This record gives sequence, C-alpha cells and structure tokens, in this order.
Amino acid sequence: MVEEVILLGEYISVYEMRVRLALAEKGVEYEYREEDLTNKSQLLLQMNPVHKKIPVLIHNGKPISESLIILQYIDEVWKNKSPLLPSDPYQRAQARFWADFADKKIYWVGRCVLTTKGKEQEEAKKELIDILKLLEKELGEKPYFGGDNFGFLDVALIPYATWFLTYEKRGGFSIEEDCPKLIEWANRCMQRDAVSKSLPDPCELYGRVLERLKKMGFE
Ligand code: GS8
Repeated sequence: MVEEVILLGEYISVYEMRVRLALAEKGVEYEYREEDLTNKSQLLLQMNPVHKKIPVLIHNGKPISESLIILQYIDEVWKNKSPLLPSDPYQRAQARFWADFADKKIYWVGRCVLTTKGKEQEEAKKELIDILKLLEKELGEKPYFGGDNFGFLDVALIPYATWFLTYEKRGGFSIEEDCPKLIEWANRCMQRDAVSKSLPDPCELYGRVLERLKKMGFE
C-alpha cells in the first residue's frame, strides 16, 4: 500500500522541526504544508480540533498531534531504521522525562528572553541557562543523549539549538560560555545529514523571529 504522509507545520517551530527530523531519520517521504497560524487552514482545525496547533502528522488520513507523541508514533510505525527510543524501559522513561522537562520549561523562559528587557530579561536568561545546565548534566560525557546513538531525546532537543542564536542576540549573552558541552553536542548533531537537512539556518530563523516579534509589537 502506498503510504500518504502529510505534515502540517510552521518553519520556525521547534515542535514541528523535531517531527521533520524524525521523518528524515527514518527516511519517510511526506508532503509538507506550511500553516499560517494567524489564519489556520480548515484542514488543521479539522485534524487537531482539540488544540488547533501544529505540528500534526496525517498518516493515511489519520491525524496524530503533539510532537513528542508524534515522534513515538513514527518510531513505532517505521521500524525499518534503528529505533529512536531506547529498548530499556527505564531509559525510555528517562528520555521521555527530559523531553517533557525541556518542553515545559524552555518555551516560556525563551519567550521571556525575547520579549522582555531589564531585570525581567536578566532573570529569564539566568533561568534559561539553569535549564540548559540541567540538560548538559544529563548529557554527561556521552556523545549523544541517546548514548553512542543519536536517539529520541536528541531528536526532541536539537531543534532548540537552532533558537540559541536568537536568544543570544536578543539577550546579549553567550550560551556556550556556560554550557560548552551542550554546544559541542549541538555541533555534533548538526554534522548528521538528516539534522542539517531538516533544521533551519539559525541566522535565517533569527530574521524570521525578529519579523514575527515586530508584528506582535515587540521592538
Ligand atoms: C505544542 C505545539 C505548539 O505550541 C507539541 O506539539 O509538542 N505541545 C505541543 N504549536 C504552536 C506553534 S509553535 O509555538 C501552535 O500551533 N500555536 C498556535 C496557537 O496556539 O494557536
């Protein structure tokens, strides 16, 4: 049977980037449809009526929402390539825990770095570094979060690295200074074909985010 795979997404979204990356890692062909989130398509509203958010993966007409759930779905459906999630149940739980931790923390703190100034921004920058340091500690001396192999947590986290430049430029600070090992990990991941082909260039992303912030009224 010919598979029909459609991804509804938005270029600058870390949530969508990780789905794009997982599909690339698994070698799955798909049709990409960019959503305008200020004017959502009927298809998006119909496929994700609960949250009305991207990304949505539509596999043979059936929608799957929430990026981390989509990653697990992709891993379960396309078993031809090496698995993304570890085989050990405890390691699997840990990978899910840290991906969930990053999503609960980074988005809002990152947004604060981008949209506030003065004391509020200083606090947000410090909090962002604290979060990234915790992730760096979890990475330890391993080449990847998945150990010797690039895995689920690497796929979930690497899109955040494309936003680092934007945080740094807006906040006037260096993430590498405080988290050198995390940056080494990001550079290592970027050397993978699937990663470099799936993720946007951080400079271009910075330009797009600035445009977006302007439209939202932030200078
Ligand atoms: C988050 C998706 C999300 O926030 C996931 O898929 O992991 N937990 C979800 N999507 C945003 C774009 S990225 O900032 C979105 O679709 N927003 C539209 C809206 O809120 O109306």
